[in-house]
Amino acid sequence: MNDALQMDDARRMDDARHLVGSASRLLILTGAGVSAESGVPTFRGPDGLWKTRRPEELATPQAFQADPRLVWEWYGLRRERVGACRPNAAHEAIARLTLENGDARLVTQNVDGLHELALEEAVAEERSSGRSSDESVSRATPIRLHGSLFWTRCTVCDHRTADRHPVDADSEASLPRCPKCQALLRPDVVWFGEELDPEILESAMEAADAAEVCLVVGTSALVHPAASLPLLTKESGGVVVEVNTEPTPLTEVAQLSLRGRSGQVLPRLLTVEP
Ligand code: BJW
Ligand code: ZN
Repeated sequence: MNDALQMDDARRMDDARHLVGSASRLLILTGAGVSAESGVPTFRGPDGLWKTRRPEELATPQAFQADPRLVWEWYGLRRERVGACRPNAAHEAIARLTLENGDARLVTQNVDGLHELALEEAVAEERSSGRSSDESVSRATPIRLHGSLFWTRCTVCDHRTADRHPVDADSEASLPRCPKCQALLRPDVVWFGEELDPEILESAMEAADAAEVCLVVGTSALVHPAASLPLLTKESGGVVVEVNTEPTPLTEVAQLSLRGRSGQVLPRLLTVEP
């Protein structure tokens, strides 16, 4: 890389640090790219999950109705793979920031639980030094737009359960069943064509509306309503800052775009230097 380009990058990073650091209300919106360096596959792109399977085959209520065994098999494999992954430096930087800064909110599209794990670890660290309160932990807890791989929901009575078990998808009879009514359970995730939980969406929209800066990390910004949240910040007079390895439809909307891996960019962007 030539000197002028490096200088440009350094200036962009300084500008972004200033914008993000001085925002009195910050919204961080993340997508699958933030977990890529932890080994969690993204959806789109050359190594993405949709490369070998079409989303309609696996991530729609129609697909589940047609072949629940196939859909559970796919979610079981993902649960196994993601369950072995660890948060990376981006999750850690976000967890520390949201814990320390009461005016920062995290909204994620991810179902992998890595933000939650990073937060648990940051809280444990802070508690051992006598800092952090229940209130700061609750504010730092991610708003999950698309649910979780590690929760199930009953297809009949809506009963929800946390569930990290391996899935036995050998036959339809072995699929997970509701402890209350014995009906078939489904992954508690939001599939295409399904409404997001209205309360969750409303709190994400409120945070986007109130934010001075919306920092968008590792999302292709193709899936709505998540991809509309940064536009809400902009419409309310705030600015959008993007971190992604590739350009996205939000790049044109963003005041600043940082090209790079979030595990490398975010610690520099979010960590306050002593
Ligand atoms: C890195 C990196 C590194 C890689 N560092 N970066 C308005 C307009 C058009 C359509 C619609 C609309 N409103 C609603 C719709 C329909 C639909 C939709 O958006 N369709 C579009 C695709 C056309 N939306 C819905 O159906 C939603 N429901 C809804 O709105 O209900 C009301 C309604 C219904 C129907 C019509 C109208 C209204 C529900 C969406 C649910 C999405 N569900 C999924 C699956 C979740 C469960 C599971 O995991 O199995 O959510 S789909 C999948 O996409 C998953 C993700 O959360 C989501 C977003 O993906 P994400 O995170 O952006 O990942 P990628 O892979 O796309 O991108 C990764 C990025 O990272 C890339 O940019 C890389 O460059 C980058 N990257 N490494 C930094 N190291
Ligand atoms: Zn039930």
